[in-house]
Amino acid sequence: MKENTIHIYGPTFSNFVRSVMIVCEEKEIPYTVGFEVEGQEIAFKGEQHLQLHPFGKIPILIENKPQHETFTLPETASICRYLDSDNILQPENELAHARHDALCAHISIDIDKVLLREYLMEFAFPKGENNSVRFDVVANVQEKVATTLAIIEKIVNEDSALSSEQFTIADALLAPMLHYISCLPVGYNVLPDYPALEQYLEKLMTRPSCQKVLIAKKL
Ligand SMILES: N[C@@H](CCC(=O)N[C@@H](CS)C(=O)NCC(=O)O)C(=O)O
Repeated sequence: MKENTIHIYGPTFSNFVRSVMIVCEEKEIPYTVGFEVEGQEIAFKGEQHLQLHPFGKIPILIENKPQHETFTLPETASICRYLDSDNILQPENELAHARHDALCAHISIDIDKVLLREYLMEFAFPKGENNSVRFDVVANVQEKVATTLAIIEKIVNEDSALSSEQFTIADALLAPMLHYISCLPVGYNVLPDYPALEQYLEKLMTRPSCQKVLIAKKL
């Protein structure tokens, strides 16, 4: 009988692909990752990709279940919740569970928009002349980055899923973003301005899952 297999469609440098990888590592779920699925390349933004994700985003979960049709699922937080079917990575208490859900949305929508799309992407895929970083663009977003990191630091200092001893999906969503910021050159790695966030990331980085996934410095 065919074995159950999990594939994460997308590149290993994507912060969201990394979040799903961390969840798989935490739960000891074997997985493969990349644009090649069962020996066949699925072109990024190609027709097949758009069939799996109407907006052509990554990651997408592709699961082959024995005696079932292939199951595919887009959206990082939804993928993480699906993989966490026994709720080990989510608070048990009903209200804390609901708050954790909302926090996951803040991280994957609002926080990702500023830290990844507006800030880190300029370093990873510079759009200036001869592919140089547009430091004016970076400077323009730095205030927003500061506000966003201050909000996260506040959440880390409060009673929240980010401050609990339990490792949660929210941690898996946030860890790759903060790790990428910590890899920026001096002056642009602004984490030292947020000691609680530095400590938070340091603690996450003691986990084998984060050590394994959060390696390459390139976004
Ligand atoms: N809401 C989506 C966002 C995923 C997302 O923005 N992924 C980025 C890569 S990390 C992407 O696909 N970028 C390509 C694009 O936006 O066209 C999720 O949470 O999975």
